[in-house]
Formats: sequence, C-alpha cells, structure tokens
Amino acid sequence: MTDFFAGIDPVTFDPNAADDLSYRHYDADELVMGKRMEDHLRFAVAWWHSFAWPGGDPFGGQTFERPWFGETMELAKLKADAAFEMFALLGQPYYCFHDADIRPEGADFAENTARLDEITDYMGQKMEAGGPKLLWGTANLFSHRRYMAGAATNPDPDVFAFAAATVKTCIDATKKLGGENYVLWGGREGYETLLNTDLAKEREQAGRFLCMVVDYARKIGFDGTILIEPKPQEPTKHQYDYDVATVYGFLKDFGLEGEVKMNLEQGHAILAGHSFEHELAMARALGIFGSIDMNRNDYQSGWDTDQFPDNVPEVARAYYEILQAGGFTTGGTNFDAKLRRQSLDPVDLIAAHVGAMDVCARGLKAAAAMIEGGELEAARAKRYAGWDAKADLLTSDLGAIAARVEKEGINPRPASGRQERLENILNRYV
Ligand code: XUL
Ligand code: CO
Repeated sequence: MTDFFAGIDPVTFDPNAADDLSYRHYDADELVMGKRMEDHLRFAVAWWHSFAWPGGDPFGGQTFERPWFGETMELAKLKADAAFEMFALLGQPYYCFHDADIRPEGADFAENTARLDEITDYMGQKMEAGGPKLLWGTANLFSHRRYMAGAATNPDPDVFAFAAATVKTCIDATKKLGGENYVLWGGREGYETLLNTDLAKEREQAGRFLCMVVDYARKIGFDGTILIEPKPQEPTKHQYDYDVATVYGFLKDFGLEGEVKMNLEQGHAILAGHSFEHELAMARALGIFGSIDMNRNDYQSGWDTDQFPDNVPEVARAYYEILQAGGFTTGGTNFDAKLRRQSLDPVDLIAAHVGAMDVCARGLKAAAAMIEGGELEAARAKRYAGWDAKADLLTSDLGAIAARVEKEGINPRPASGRQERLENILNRYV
C-alpha cells in the first residue's frame, strides 16, 4: 500500500451525492439498450498521462511531485502500486500502457527487455489479485532520441531493427497480461521536411513493419486486435497515418485491411480537420472501427492538449456512431488525457476521471435514446429509399442509363435534406 491516495474513498454511484467525487451518471450496472454500462463503455486509464507525465509544457518542466518519479525498478514498482490503487478507487475495468511508462529505460535492448519482463510480472500479480484488465499495450517509439527521425520509417536500418525488436517484446508483454488489443501510434512516422525525406521508401518500410507486427502477433497466438491510431501531425510536421481514410488506403496497399482496425482519438480527429464523429463514421463505413481515446483538444490552441472530455453533446454524437458500428468488441474508452499542469493533487487525478466517466455515461445514454427514438435513422433511411427500386443502376453502364433516363422520362426533383429539423431532434436528446 502507498499512502498517495490517502483519505480518498472508493468512488461510488450516487445521483444525489453532495460531494464532487461520486458518479452521478455512471452506474456500471445500469442497463443501456440491454447491456451493462460498464460493458458498453469499457473505460481505461492511460498509465502515461496519469502516472508518468511530470506536468511539463514547451515553456516549463515538471510541476507534479510524485514519490515514484525516478529511474529505478523500485520506483517503477511504487508507480505500479499507486496505479492499481487508483484503478481500484475508481472501479476502472481496464488500463493501457507503453513500455516506457512502466519501466525505466535500460542501457540497451537486453536490459529494456529484462526490465519489461520484471515489471509486467509484477503487474500480472496485481491483476490476478482482482485488478483491472489490460485494454491495450503499446511501444513508445517516439520519446527516446534514437527515434528522432522515426522508428519504422527511419533512414537508419538499425533504428528500424531496434524498433521492431522492441515491438516484439511489447506484443509479448501484452499477450502475457491478457491484453485485448495492441496499439501502434506512429508518433514520429512522418517527416519534418521533404528535402531530406524519401517518402516512397519510408512508406514501404512502414508497410513492411506493420506486416511483420501482424505476422508475429498471429504466430504467437495473440488473439487481440491490432489497432492503428491515426494522427495528422505533432510531433512531426506530417504523419503518414493522417486519418482513417489515409490509413485505410495504406492498409489496402499492404493487404492488411482485414487484419488491422482503428483506435480513434477525438483530439487527433480535430487536428486532421475532421469531427470525431466523422472519423468514427468513416471507420464504421470501412469496417475498421476498433477503439477510442476519449480526450479532447482545446479548440483555440490548435495542438494536442489531451484534456478529459467535458462536452456531453459531442460525446453523445461519438457514441451514436459507436453504437451504430455495433459498439466495442475488444475496444474501449481510453482516457488518453492528462491533468492540467496546475492540478497538482492526487485528488485531481480522481476528480478528472470521475468527471470524464460521467460525461461519457451521459453521452452514451443520450446516444442510446437517439437510437431507440428512431427518428434520425428513419429520416436517413427515407432519404435513400428511392434506391430500393433502382439498385440496378449501380451495375448498369452509362449508355444504358442514358437510354433509360430518356425512356422513363427521369427528371429528378430536389428534396429537403431536413438538416435543421434533424438538429432539433438531436438536441432533444442531448
Ligand atoms: C499521442 C497519443 C498516444 C497514443 C499511444 O498523441 O495519442 O498517447 O495514444 O501511443
Ligand atoms: Co492516443
């Protein structure tokens, strides 16, 4: 036991709570469309932002004081102790990690691997004792200076090799801990300037790398989902995994569209010039929806501020897409979110997650009501209903269609898209 969260009681559901550390909307057992809310939302805490991030920004360093900050295995275990205490206080069903969040960097690959094995054994014992499950594991292939020019897409083959070897150990660790997904976020898989970049070569390297990841995962019997997390830029000027549509083209090119799904982050969608629901709808349309990182950016700042969600109507539109994609299977709602750097206290970590979970619960319930109400989907279906009798147009040819238009006197009459009325319907639910 650490005393980091001393004095904070386990968070419970109480819609009439007087304090601000209760769930007012998230009741894990409440049935929404016939399924427990916990099983719909599948919340996860992100190890990196909650326990490893020191509170820095581009203009200043560490603001947080945590008793586990430091580069020893003993401190890594203390960090794990505190993490599992927080999971228990919140009743979190899942967590996520990068290798670099849970173990200190070693002198070389062998030491990194030994440390990863040791700390994941330690975490495994805690999970056996009734701790939460692992939603996904991943490798940090972007913080260390060796990765400054990318990992899989690095011009130096030794970096490619080091990254590939590291991913192997992270897939091993994820499998060992029963992880339900493995994530690849291409942090520096992109470029700073085209003047020194062989774009075609880097794309080929990224494709081969991903093929090897999929092959290895299947070879060792990892039955979780492999997920790519798109992001258009930051840290690099341009990242290859720009958005869902771009990644889909890449997957098709390397024959991986049936193997890899998407982990979509709200803030990344906004950076790409999309809405979150656009990215979710696109993934759904392409059959590659997997999981989400539910953290937003500040709309004024224009960079990835990774804030906890606070906007119920936005979240509702996201879960509306997710429910229509069939909901999560192996995926879930990961809070890849960090406190603001002035939020120094242990209780701030708890409050941030409580608030975010309540926002998601409200969003989910609103989304379910939108589906159950049915008006939106009925209007959508009506809009396309003309196709029922004319689906053969799609398999015809221009000459035949021209003859048909003439013969049948086809002369289209524009119909209202009903946008304002649909927005009014939406606003009744949120
Ligand atoms: C970075 C980001 C990452 C990934 C995992 O913007 O979202 O934390 O989620 O590497
Ligand atoms: Co993320």
